[in-house]
Amino acid sequence: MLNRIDLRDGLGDPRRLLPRAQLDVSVAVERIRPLVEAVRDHGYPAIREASERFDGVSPEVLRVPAEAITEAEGVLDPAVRAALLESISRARRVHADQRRTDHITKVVPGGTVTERWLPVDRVGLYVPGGLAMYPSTVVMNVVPAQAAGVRSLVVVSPPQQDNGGLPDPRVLAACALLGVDEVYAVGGAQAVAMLAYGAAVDPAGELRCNPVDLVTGPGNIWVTAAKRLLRGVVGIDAEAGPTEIAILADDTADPAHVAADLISQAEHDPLAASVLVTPSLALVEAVERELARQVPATKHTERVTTALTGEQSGVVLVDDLEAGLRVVDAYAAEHLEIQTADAREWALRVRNAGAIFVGAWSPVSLGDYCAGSNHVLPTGGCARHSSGLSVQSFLRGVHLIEYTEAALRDVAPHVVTLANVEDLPAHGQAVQARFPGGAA
Ligand code: HSO
Ligand code: ZN
Repeated sequence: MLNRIDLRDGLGDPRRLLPRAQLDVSVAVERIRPLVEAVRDHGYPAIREASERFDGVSPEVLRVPAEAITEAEGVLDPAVRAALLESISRARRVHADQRRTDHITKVVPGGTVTERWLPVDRVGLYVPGGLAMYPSTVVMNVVPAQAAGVRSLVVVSPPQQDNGGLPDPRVLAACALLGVDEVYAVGGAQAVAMLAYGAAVDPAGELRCNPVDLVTGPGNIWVTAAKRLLRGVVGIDAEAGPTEIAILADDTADPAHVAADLISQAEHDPLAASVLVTPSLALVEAVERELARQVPATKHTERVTTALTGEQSGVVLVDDLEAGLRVVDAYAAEHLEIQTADAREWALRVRNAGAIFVGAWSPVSLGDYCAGSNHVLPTGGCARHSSGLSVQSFLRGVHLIEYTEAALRDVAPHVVTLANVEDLPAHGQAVQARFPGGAA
């Protein structure tokens, strides 16, 4: 079922050999530009029109009423409620530990630089609602933002035809459990535009969604395109592509588990990537047998089959785990599982991955919901330079520079020299003006 790439007689450049879904975001950017401009220029009517067109429904008042949020929590299945609360409490524990503290560096006597970590004031969190509903993504966006101290949090999620144009009730319930009360039934590129520019959200223009400073959260290609287009007008976390799992395994791995994990992420999207990297041909054959057994039995067989047989998924056969490590590093998967003997040792040597799942008992699904880690992670190879969503994503480091007269006097000649070398003498004069009798 899986494509095979045999790298056993040499790796060459594994970056070029490995499959990856080709998404043309720049084409999508041009497609959504008129919509984004319409939302900027006209606000509410443009959002409504786009919702009707793409989601087939939208409530007249786009802000979800407080009662609807409370009611969604009220009717939440008790088991789902307990699971969400567990997910929230584990995520809170991990994210609370990520909070950086302000730091004062005494550079010289009388000269200090303080680094202050300030939360972004207002943040918009995008929660997708296409092929699947993601209350867990509400948790993964809201928890780090709250841990960072963000004061104003707004959630946007597409209107659902079967919920009277409101977002999915489980998404609303997750908002309630997290204490988020500003929620809009808007999705797609129009939601990102509304967050970036602000807009009225009712026909009379009495209610408004004020612009946010930062938009985070995963979405489909139109959401990604809007984020790219609006970056600068508003901060964005990352461009999320289709989900990916890579598994580095040897013949100690259980083929049934490997197959189940490959299927688990393939279930998200026909474009999802599931990649197995192994030196063991016996494991590959056993995993293939397991896939043949498990795929027809899984709920979303068609989607999973499309993802697993797509060019972005496959098995990469390597000479040994050392070569496998080079392959997974070059691939820089969103999720990397290590299912080998001494899994932790191998995991500690990995350089590039969004999150690393170590050993037989730490599958990606655990991290998707209840490990305490974050599931909004860099895709498409971005793990080479970026991290997943964290408390840090919602903080800005601001330097406070405080020098005394003596400390400035001391360093003044160096400032003047550097200013002159850059042919910016007024910079030097700004220092010299403070010492009319000469600095030294
Ligand atoms: N695996 C997805 C997150 C998710 N899975 C949400 C289930 N629900 C991207 O990391
Ligand atoms: Zn998942």
